[in-house]
Amino acid sequence: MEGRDRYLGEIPAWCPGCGNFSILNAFTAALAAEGIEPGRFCIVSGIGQAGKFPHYVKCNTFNGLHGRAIPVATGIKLANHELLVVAVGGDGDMYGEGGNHLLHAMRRNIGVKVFVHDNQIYGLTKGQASPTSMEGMVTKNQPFGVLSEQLNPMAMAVALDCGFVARGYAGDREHLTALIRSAFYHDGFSLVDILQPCVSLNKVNTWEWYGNRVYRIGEDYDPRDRVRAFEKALEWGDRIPIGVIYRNDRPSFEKRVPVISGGPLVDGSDRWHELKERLSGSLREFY
Ligand SMILES: Cc1ncc(C[n+]2csc(CCOP(=O)(O)OP(=O)(O)O)c2C)c(N)n1
Ligand code: SF4
Ligand SMILES: [Mg+2]
Repeated sequence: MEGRDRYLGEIPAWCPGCGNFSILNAFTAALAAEGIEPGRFCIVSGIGQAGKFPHYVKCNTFNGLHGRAIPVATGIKLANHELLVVAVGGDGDMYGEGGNHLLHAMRRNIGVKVFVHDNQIYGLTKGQASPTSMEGMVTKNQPFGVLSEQLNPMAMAVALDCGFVARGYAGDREHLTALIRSAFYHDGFSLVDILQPCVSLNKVNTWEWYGNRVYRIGEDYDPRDRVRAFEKALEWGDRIPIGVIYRNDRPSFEKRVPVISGGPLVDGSDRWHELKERLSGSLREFY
């Protein structure tokens, strides 16, 4: 098989017109452009429409619990840091149930690439509000409108000095493919929030709604300026920026763990023994 087709897995069970298709296309196009072999990467997911993603890609995979993709991805990355490790989830999965894991992974700077299919709603469970649902939005569960303030994941990530912070849009596939490729290359933790219309349940944030607001960040923008990045991250409303909002070159967590500096744990029984010795030594001291 040629090009992106060699990465295709099961036939997707998403609604016709769903923004997830476009993300799948961009993701497999990025893999094809980089020539990454299916055995050289792993996708971890939780539960949700986005959580089904790894079933539709030919890859190593672990589909676990809602909100728990990042801890599993962290373990995989530490066991084999030469593997490209991706965590995929919805806005509920990553920012709601998994929010605690997300913020500590950003702080730690583990080299996991996180892609959030942000449809601003709980899709799989039929349309309850998620952390990124807009204040005032009426749903079956929020008949008086959403009362909590909308989470801004980009501003949160800049505040935590996350290594790579970007926003993409399912309706701009060429741009999204380039963003995914950049995230693959970033050495530390990467967060890519992807605006993804849910055509069946989110009747507010539609293709048209995003299409009228989304704009590409210009080439004169410097994503290394953190204060400017925070201002850019706060933009939401009539104009919504897509592109790399912030990046820095903090060393990744795996570069700072001494026992894996000589190679991945999976390749060396000596490294396992050293790690076990050190851990049991410190546990003895602790008790
Ligand atoms: C801990 C936990 N809470 C709630 C659920 C029920 N649940 C499954 S999928 C889902 C919503 C998923 O929404 P999101 O993560 O945004 O993904 P989407 O379906 O929109 O892609 C919920 C609430 C669950 N499985 N586990
Ligand atoms: S319910 Fe929404 S997110 Fe789920 S497959 Fe359908 S359009 Fe996509
Ligand atoms: Mg969602």
